[in-house]
Amino acid sequence: MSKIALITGATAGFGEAIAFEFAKNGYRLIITGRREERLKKVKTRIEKMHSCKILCLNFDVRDLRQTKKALSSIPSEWQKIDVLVNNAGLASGISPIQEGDFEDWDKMIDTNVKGLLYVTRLIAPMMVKRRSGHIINIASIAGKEVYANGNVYCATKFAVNALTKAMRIDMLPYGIRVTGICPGMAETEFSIVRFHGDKEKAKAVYNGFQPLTAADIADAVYYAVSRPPHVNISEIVIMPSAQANAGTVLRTPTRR
Ligand code: NDP
Ligand code: 8X3
Repeated sequence: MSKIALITGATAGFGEAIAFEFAKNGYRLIITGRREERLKKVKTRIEKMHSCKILCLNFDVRDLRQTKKALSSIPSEWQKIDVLVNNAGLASGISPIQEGDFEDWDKMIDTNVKGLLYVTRLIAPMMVKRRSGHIINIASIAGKEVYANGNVYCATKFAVNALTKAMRIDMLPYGIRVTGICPGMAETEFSIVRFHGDKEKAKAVYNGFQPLTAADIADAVYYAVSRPPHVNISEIVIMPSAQANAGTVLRTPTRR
């Protein structure tokens, strides 16, 4: 029987690309997200390209009740989850701390930290029981260095990096691998969401350099997962060649 990967936030960006990558490599998929129609479309597109079984679960990771209901509905033949990719996440707003928006803060903390915890708490016991599995947490370079006005988003990703390290200790006795993926700037829907739908502002974030793509991240995730069982990739920091750290990007004004 083929392996199973559960990927949160697969309606767009990294999650969608990771789903395609795992399908290409023969996995069965459980894909999740809030936008049901988008999730169904991703399923259809993957099925057209790969012979792959896909289960869609439509829920908001911020809502514990919804998350419990969705994850407890997973049929028994889908419960042997080999890989959990904690990807669902977002930045909402970008402003100095004294001007921060409470709603934006709640959204980021509830999604990036509490949502990741809820899903992990509900899936990890199945892996512990079987003494096998791999948890991939999508963190960020923003979880290693803070940048101007990134404050709360950065804090949530610092938390994800701390949780990745903590999970690696807790999962150790059960042979469950834990990997953190820390991307730099990648052009997905990320900045559109950060700027509350302003596509012009979002586009400008990537002016003058070549950002990472979602496929670059999917490639890194699958690399980590496909190492032999005795190898655990603790962490991958992956940046555009034009980015030196969280705050330093080389922009060429003639590009785009
Ligand atoms: P996208 O906005 O393209 O995709 C985000 C995904 O997360 C969507 O599928 C969205 O689905 C899902 N999601 C967001 N909130 C929730 C929620 N409350 N419940 C369930 N699903 C949710 O962004 P990216 O692909 O770029 O981001 C993926 C992850 O990568 C995030 O954790 C982000 O912080 C991280 N990251 C992104 C970088 C970048 O530069 N793009 C760099 C480093 C890390 P839906 O809206 O349908 O619920
Ligand atoms: C997303 C990358 O640098 O825009 O985590 O925060 S960055």
